[in-house]
Amino acid sequence: MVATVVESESAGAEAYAEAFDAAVAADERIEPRDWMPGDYRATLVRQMAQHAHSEIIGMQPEANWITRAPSLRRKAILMAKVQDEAGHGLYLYSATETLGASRDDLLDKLHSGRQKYSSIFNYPTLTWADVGAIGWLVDGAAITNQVPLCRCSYGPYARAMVRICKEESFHQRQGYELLLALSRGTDAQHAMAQDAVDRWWWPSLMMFGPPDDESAHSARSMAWKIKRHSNDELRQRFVDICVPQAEALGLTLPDPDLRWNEERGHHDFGPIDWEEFREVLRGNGPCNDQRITQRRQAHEEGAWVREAAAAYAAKHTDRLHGEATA
Ligand code: FAQ
Repeated sequence: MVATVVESESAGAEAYAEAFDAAVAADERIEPRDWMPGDYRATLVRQMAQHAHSEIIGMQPEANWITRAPSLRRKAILMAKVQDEAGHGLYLYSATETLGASRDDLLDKLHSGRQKYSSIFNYPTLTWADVGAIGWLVDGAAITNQVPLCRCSYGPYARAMVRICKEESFHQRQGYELLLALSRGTDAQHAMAQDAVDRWWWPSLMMFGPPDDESAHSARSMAWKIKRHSNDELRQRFVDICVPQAEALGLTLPDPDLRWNEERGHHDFGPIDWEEFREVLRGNGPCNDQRITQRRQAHEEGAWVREAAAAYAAKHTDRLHGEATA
C-alpha cells in the first residue's frame, strides 16, 4: 500500500515537472500557484531580491545631489527619479513575496551582507555630472539588462519589469540630456561631464556580471528562461549602443581599444578589471561601508512607520471582522 502511494506520488511529481518544462518550452508564464522546481524558486528569489536591494541602495548615490541640484527643474527631475527607484524596490520585493519569501528576511539578509546588491552602487558621486553619467550609463545598462527580463518565465517578475523599464527609459533620457547640456556648456562643464563618464564607464560594464565562462548561474537561468541572454551578450549590446551616443554627446569613452570590428559586426573593447569587480563584491569598494551603514540606519529610523502601519492594518482588519460578525 505504502509502495503504491509512493509510486503514485512520484508519478505525480514527474507530471508536475513535465508540465513545468512544457510551459517554459512554450514560452508560457509560470505563476505563483503553479508547481515549480525548488531550485527555480530559489534562483528567482536570489536574483529578484538582489535586484530589489539594488534599487533601494541605488537611491543613495543620486539622493546625495538632491539638495545641490543646480535648478528647480533639475531638482524636480532628480527627486522623481529617486522616488521611482524606491517604487521599483517595492514592486520587486512584492514580486519576491509571491514566491514565499518574507520582506523582513530579505532586508535582514541585505543588512547582514548575506545577499548582494549591484556592484555599481559602491562608487561615489563626486560631482553633479555624476547624476548625468548614472542616468546615461547606469540606467542605460539597467535597461539593456532588464528589457529581456520583461519576457522572464516567472509572471510577477516579468510584469514588474514592464513598468520598471518604462521608468528606467525616462531615467536614461534625463541623464543623457543632463550630460548633453554640460558637454555643450563651458569648458569646465564639459570637463566635468568627461570626468564623470571616465569614472562610470568601466563599473557600468561590470553591472552585467562576470564573463560567461565564470557566470555560475547563467546556463541554468537561461534554460529556465529567467535570463534570456548571457552576461557577455548584453554587455556587448550595451557597448554597441553607447559608442554612437557618446559621439553625439561630444564625449569620449575611456577605452583605447574600443573600435568597430567589421567581421564581428560589433565593437571590440578593452579588458575589464575583474579583480576590481571581485573586490567590490567582497565589500571593499569605495562606498560599500557607507551604503550599508546608511541603509541600516534608514531601516532603524523607519521602525516607527512600520509599527504604525501594522497597527493601523490590524485595527482595520479587526473593524472589518467586527462588521462581518455583527
Ligand atoms: N553586482 O552567475 P552570475 C538598477 C553576482 S540595475 C553584484 O552571472 P546571475 C537600476 C551574482 O549575483 C542593477 N553582484 O549571476 C537602478 C552571483 O552571486 P550569488 C540591478 C553581481 O544572477 C539604476 C555571482 O555574481 N539589476 O538597480 C553582479 O546569473 C540607477 C555570479 O554571477 C539587476 O539586479 C553585479 N554587477 O547574473 C537603480 C537585474 N553581477 O548570487 C538606481 C537583474 C553578478 O551567487 C539607480 N539581475 N553578481 O552570490 C540579473 O540580471 C542578474 O542577476 C545579473 C547576474 C546579470 C546581475
